[in-house]
Amino acid sequence: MKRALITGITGQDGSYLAELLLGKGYEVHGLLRRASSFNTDRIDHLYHDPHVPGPKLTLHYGDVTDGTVLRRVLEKVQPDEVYNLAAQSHVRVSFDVPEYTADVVATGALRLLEAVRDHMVGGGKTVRVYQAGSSEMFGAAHPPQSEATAFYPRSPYAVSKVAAHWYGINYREAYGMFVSNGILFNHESPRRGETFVTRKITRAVGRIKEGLQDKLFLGNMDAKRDWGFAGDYVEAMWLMLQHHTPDDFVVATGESYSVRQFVELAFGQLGLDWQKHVELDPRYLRPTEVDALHGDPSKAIRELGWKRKVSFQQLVEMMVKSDHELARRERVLVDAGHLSAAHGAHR
Ligand code: NDP
Ligand code: GDR
Repeated sequence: MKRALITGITGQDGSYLAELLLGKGYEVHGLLRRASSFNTDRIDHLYHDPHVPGPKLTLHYGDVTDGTVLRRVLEKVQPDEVYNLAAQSHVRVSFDVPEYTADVVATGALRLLEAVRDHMVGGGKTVRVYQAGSSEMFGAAHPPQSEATAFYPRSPYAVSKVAAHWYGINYREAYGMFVSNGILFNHESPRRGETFVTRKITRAVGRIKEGLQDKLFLGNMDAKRDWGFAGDYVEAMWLMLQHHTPDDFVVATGESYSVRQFVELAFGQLGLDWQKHVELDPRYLRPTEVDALHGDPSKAIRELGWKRKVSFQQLVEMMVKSDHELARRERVLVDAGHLSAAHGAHR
């Protein structure tokens, strides 16, 4: 049985990846940050009664800003594969907390690579590492973007991801480590964090339909993104670590849409006129924006045999359906006096 360690297991991708690996019979371990409120919502359904035999999910308290814990967890788990998904992953927020973002995203990746290197030098078995790189690293580079495109990062988050990417390549070349960098374009799902634009839109659509809110405030609606489904993208992460050699791979759909097009489609799903509800709030604009991302995934398709299953239209439909259901349940609670209609309106 293979063992995997996932940092960032409580995030969107961590939850889909844990599901995928458990389904393949892996023993899955994850790093959990201590928080004052529960932060395991996305993986609670994967909890497995430890008294019953079968694939297992085990959580370990830790943080990528704490190298000692990373070493301790590696010793304890003895993983075959490590997936580094931990990040302060919000681009806009990275302008507010740049040092913290660099510490987690760039130096966090370095700490993990150092810990894995020492673990192997100390007699631990060979570990394959996946580094969660981002299309944000391309930033202002002209679309379409592929592995051959030069990076031009436009935020503290993106600069930090570029550093993590190059740490990975350096550890590959300097120490012969198996480190693969995914360069993943935006991927979304009903589990997407509620402050990212797609989920913010689909949450608002559901709530507007149920009369729980009236306005949706957005920033730049002209930005273009290459949006795929997170469930398809974690498959590519796994494929990268099964490949015969470590490498860098772009994972994308090869299609690009504007935020405005996403809005139109999402509101249209529930028969709503977006122009009556959407307004600009400059607070959501970024000091430096990434205008157009459009990935070329041909290398991943050719060399990994990766293929996405969910189209853009299906993705929007899936997210609107799920968030409409969520809003219906909220409506019941509001009507029963258990919840204020303003709950969650300030995203
Ligand atoms: P999320 O923001 O949903 O999840 C981030 C995860 O990292 C959470 O589990 C979070 O824990 C954890 N985390 C944050 N800070 C620390 C820390 N200091 N130590 C340990 N864990 C920490 O991100 P996604 O799931 O969307 O993305 C996964 C990774 O892929 C990230 O690295 C992201 O930057 C990258 N990426 C994402 C893309 C996307 O479109 N989704 C595209 C390209 C790259 P907690 O739950 O406690 O906050
Ligand atoms: P992004 O995702 O920055 O691409 O990073 P996000 O959904 O935050 O923004 C996408 C685009 O929408 C515009 N936008 C808004 N964004 C947010 N969050 N809120 C708004 O109200 C709003 N209005 C317009 C943004 O300006 C931007 O152009 C995501 C993250 O998951 C990163 O971690 C990951 O690396 C990249 O995707 C690939």
